[in-house]
Amino acid sequence: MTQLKDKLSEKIQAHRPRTARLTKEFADIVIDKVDIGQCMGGARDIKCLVTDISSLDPQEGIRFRGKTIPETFAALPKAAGSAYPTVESFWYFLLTGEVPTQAQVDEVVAQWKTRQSVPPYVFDVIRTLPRDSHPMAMLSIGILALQRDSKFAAYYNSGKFNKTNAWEQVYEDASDLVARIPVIAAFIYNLKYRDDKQIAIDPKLDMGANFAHMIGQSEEYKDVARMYFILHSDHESGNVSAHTTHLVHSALSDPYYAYSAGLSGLAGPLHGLANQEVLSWTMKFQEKYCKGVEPTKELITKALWDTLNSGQVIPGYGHAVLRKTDPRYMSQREFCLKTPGLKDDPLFKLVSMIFEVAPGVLSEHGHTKNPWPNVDAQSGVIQWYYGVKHWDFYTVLFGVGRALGCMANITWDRALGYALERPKSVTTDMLEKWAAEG
Ligand code: CMX
Repeated sequence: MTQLKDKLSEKIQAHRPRTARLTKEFADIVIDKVDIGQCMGGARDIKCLVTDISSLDPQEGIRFRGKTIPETFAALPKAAGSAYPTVESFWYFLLTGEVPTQAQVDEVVAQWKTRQSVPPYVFDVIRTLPRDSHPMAMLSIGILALQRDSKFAAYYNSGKFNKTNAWEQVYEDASDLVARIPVIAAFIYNLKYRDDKQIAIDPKLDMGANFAHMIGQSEEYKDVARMYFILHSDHESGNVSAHTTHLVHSALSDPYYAYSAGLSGLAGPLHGLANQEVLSWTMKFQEKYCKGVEPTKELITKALWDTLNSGQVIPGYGHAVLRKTDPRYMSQREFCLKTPGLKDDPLFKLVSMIFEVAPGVLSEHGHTKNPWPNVDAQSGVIQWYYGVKHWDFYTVLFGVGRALGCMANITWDRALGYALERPKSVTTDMLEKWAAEG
């Protein structure tokens, strides 16, 4: 056992009586009601999922294990010579809720190195796809191809399956998956955008730094990767990628099946793909409205209205839960403002100008409940600045980060024995009858 698995086991034993008591003694306590609007409207706001990994307040934004983003960054041990924590220290924190010591972080870093080797057949499978396949399809297929290695599936089929211990095999798969996904993502990047010039893993580097190294990036990008993966990790359980992963795993499908499905949800333009759409929208705006002239607030206003009037959404704005500017947006904006060169970058200035204008336009438009920017409105600018200009890759980066939250969640799902998810559907006739009855 590693220190992380030991600590996790201790936390799980301590938590189990709480879950058991709620299920046994308080199962019939009502915590919500459901109206027709929610039934027709994507189950918005219905309280029917449990997670202790993160929670999302509409005004304040995300807290990981009770800590805001600045508190999380401040509390965790930093990567050597960096102002940012390693992804490995964040993984320890997400799983256990405790800030690790440097020695505990070092052990996770060393552990991931033993787990990060990706079997060659996974690369072969990705290579057989047409080169113009979307990188999210490649990533989802790559993760699915790893399923053959699932320790949880092998355990389930071993004839010795024991519900109490099953979390240990989910933890093993989850740890393998989070260690391997950046390697697969880097392979896809090099295959598609660097003429298949692959770069070997550097065993001396932590996960974020190694990812930067494997895609041929600069020293500075190491912190970008660490920050990006941590910020995108988790956003409580109701969003499409997290919920899909949880739902699929609730059928005892192993973590590879579950996260491949989660990634497919992340690839939607209303979810993770919005960060690619933001860059695409901004570039089209410059091309169409700014030929030979500097962008102005007036031009941006016109472009925003043209987008809305053509029935499209403004990518990177609005949110199903948040009702203020996403702190993940602010965290990335602060990174831009404190990075010499980036703060004066024309694209960053343009995105900042959109931030000044878009909330007013969306408020006047009057449809969205939240006119403020979300995480996706800012992330592409940073990637672009550092030379990662293939914006269809941006959701892959999101998917590498989101693996941390999804994998931490399903490890705990199994530890606490969460049930097969199976909500009830109703017919339109039933709804009309209830509507008529008032
Ligand atoms: N531009 C234009 N219209 C918007 C809008 C936007 N950015 N955000 C919401 N609306 C519209 C909705 O389409 C909906 O319109 P109709 O009433 O005509 O159907 C109306 O406002 C009400 O929507 P809402 O309750 O405010 O928002 P939802 O919970 O339904 O949707 C989201 C949330 C994120 C899908 C939506 O705000 C959106 O489409 N935003 C743009 C895409 C985006 O940035 N997605 C990334 C979200 C973060 C992430 O998951 O990565």
